[in-house]
Amino acid sequence: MTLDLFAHTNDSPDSRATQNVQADELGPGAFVLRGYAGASLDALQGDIDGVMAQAPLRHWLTPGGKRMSVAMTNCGEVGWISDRMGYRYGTRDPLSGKAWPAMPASFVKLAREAASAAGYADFAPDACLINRYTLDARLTLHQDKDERELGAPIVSVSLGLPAVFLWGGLQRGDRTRKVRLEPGDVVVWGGPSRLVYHGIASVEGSFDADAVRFNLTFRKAR
Ligand code: MD6
Ligand code: FE
Repeated sequence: MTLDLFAHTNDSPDSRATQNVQADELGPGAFVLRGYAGASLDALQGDIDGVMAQAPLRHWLTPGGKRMSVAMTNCGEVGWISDRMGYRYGTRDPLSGKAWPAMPASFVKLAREAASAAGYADFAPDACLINRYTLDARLTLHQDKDERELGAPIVSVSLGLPAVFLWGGLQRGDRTRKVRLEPGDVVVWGGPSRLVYHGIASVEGSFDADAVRFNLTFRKAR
């Protein structure tokens, strides 16, 4: 199903969007808002660079002892961490011992507006995970279930290279469907779909050998 929702706008009054945004329904309570963040990509990338200058990207170790191919950092009150002891949220960056950088205002605004457009009013994320994918990076099928607040949706923003997103079911073995995510696409999911298995199967190349994909996922973790 495809819905029309109000488009996200940046703060400039003369760029107020007049067009609506296309929303593809992945399942109950789960939507891809096509191009929703398209007008804000440069500003978002600038804010990502600012966070990375304070809390550099790193490849976490999984509890099983493998290095993740996706490089990650965080901003917000809490950040997602993985090491031999498991997956969890923590208030400090283990690399520096310092608090995670604050969530930029542009991030909070986008996440709230996207959640609201998809039917989730008053989304107040306290965690933003920043993922960076090079061409060889993958994210295997997983559930996002380390958050204490499973009643809140997740808002996920794609920037940079396109990717093939896998959307499965509530059991690991359920059939998956492939969904192409382009820069500016925002996925919002919650409700009955909150614990759906998902992953990134591949990132699509470009002529620019240095190009990468970024993804921001906003959660209410605690
Ligand atoms: C990504 N996203 O798009 C990985 N998780 O790079 C996720 O793992 C994800 O997009 C929960 C909700 C939305 C997501
Ligand atoms: Fe996830």
